[in-house]
Amino acid sequence: MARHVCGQRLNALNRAREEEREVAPGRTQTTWTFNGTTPGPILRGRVGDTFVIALTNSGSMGHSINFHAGDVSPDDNMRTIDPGESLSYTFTAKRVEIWLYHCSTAPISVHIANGMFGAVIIDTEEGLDEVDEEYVLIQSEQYWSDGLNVGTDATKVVAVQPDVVNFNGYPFQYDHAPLRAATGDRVRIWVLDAGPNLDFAFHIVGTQFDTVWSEGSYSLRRRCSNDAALTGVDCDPQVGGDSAAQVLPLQAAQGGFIEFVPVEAGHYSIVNHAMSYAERGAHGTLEVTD
Ligand SMILES: [Cu+2]
Repeated sequence: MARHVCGQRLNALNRAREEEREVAPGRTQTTWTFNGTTPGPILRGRVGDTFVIALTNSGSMGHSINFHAGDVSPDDNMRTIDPGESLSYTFTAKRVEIWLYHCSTAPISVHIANGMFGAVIIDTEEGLDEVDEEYVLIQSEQYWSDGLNVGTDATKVVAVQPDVVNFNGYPFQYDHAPLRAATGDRVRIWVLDAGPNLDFAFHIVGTQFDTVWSEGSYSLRRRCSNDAALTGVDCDPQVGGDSAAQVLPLQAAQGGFIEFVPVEAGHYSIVNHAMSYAERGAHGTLEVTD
């Protein structure tokens, strides 16, 4: 999938389907997906946008969809549909965030672990401040069954014993194809913890985050623009001058974004700073050049 954030047309998300996919080097398995990829398509809009999703189940078992980006009754919208059935799901985005969406058919943990999740990014009505580079990283876990070409092991999911923790559905992929920026660039990374279970201590070695948005508000903000209404308080121009954060901490389903400016060329490790998870695949590289 594209590393850069790119909002996709809504009809990019219209199928629940099963897909043979390489989930790690040398391992292919049957995954359950939205539109064939894990994560599913990233949808992007602004506060005030209405999203109309028409989802058809092209798989061989029941699936569903649950958008955290809208406040709607779960009863009809999030119902499980059988193979061949369709549903329509409409919500209006009212609030800024990177919001999780996921299959909510039981056992939800297994449907998420086997690939059925994605993100909806909602900007302010005017759009957030411009940045030089913008990426999205979604952490999730994989729990492998014995043998190849077999899906998720539900017993391991229950015991929370993941084989892999990864960004955007594949372990260590951004060590092989690094994210890129230039010195002096303002970099924004949207971060989401799809779970289904583990926490995410998002850190980039060698950087300090001067702007942090998480779960509905800024906890740090370098720049002041004219949207004090967004934060509910007047922006303090000093914030960011002598304050920074080292980790954006997220529990399952939480999201946010961070910004920073790399000042020197080099290779910056992107990690879940719960290092046992980084060593299982929640690790990548930002390559910064002059
Ligand atoms: Cu499902």
